[in-house]
Amino acid sequence: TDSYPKDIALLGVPIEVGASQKGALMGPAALRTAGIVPLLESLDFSVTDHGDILRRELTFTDEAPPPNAKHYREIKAWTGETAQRAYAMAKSGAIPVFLGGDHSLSMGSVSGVARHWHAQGRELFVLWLDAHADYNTPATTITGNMHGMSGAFLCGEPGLDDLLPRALRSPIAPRQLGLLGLRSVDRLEKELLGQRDVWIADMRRIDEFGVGVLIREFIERVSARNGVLHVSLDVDFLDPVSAPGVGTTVSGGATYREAHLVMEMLQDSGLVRSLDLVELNPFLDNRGLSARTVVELVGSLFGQQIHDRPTPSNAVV
Ligand code: B3U
Ligand code: MN
Ligand code: MN
Repeated sequence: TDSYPKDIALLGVPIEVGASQKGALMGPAALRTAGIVPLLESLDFSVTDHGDILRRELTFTDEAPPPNAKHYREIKAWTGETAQRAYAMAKSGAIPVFLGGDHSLSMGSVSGVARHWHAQGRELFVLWLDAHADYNTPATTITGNMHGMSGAFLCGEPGLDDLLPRALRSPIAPRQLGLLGLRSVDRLEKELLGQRDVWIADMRRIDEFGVGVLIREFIERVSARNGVLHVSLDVDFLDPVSAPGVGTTVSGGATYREAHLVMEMLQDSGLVRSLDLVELNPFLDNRGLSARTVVELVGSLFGQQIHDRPTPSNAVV
């Protein structure tokens, strides 16, 4: 098969109105401060940082928004721009890494990379590392927060049909979506998910079988169809002990060690072609702990071994 890309393209998507709390717009800056660029360079990638999408350069429409979708018009503007940028980055052959921003950014990032892989005749699988399913629609949501709807949107569930022009959309089938780390699902959301062929490994399954067995099962699903993989890492996948800097902490999450094992096994698979790092809220963080944890996980995902991990530093050099 194809050789692993040597280029990584970073794009900051400082969107926060999909979430319930302010602060996620500071995520891209915190990830850079925690050293994501030098880390990836130390792993022999050539890194191009495309900076952040600027809110003031987005185009807002004035159409009537659907019900129960807060900040719909603003998120539509972010989604369109993110999807186009994601498509171009994936097409360049680099591995796009999206620095969030709340999880609504994945509506754009995954749409863009899925469109690229569809054109290549490859199926894109999406591994959603999250405490939540993010499988609400305007018809099932309790909060109306759009970061809880990204997965449903990507699978073509009804209710957000005009969020992205048809030409920029590339829906995935529910069987191409995998949820790992689940421990908070709304009632109607659960009902909808139960009718779909989404691969789900909730915390109960993690406790019973261990992440190693589960992640291997998912990787086999991807390679059985010669697919490629997009990883969407929500900081609340992690237990709040390792990552308190997120608006929606849920106790009982993945440990630091479980999360690293997931990343190391994904690296071994050679299948990961794009990544979202979302929901980091530096305003709620504890002295950069969560940003550092996320950046260390990125290291494991792209080949760093535990025995040659240097002490992280944010010193100005
Ligand atoms: N399911 C709830 C909670 C939630 C989803 N995603 C996050 N929180 N981060 C909702 O609002 O849809
Ligand atoms: Mn999420
Ligand atoms: Mn979440």
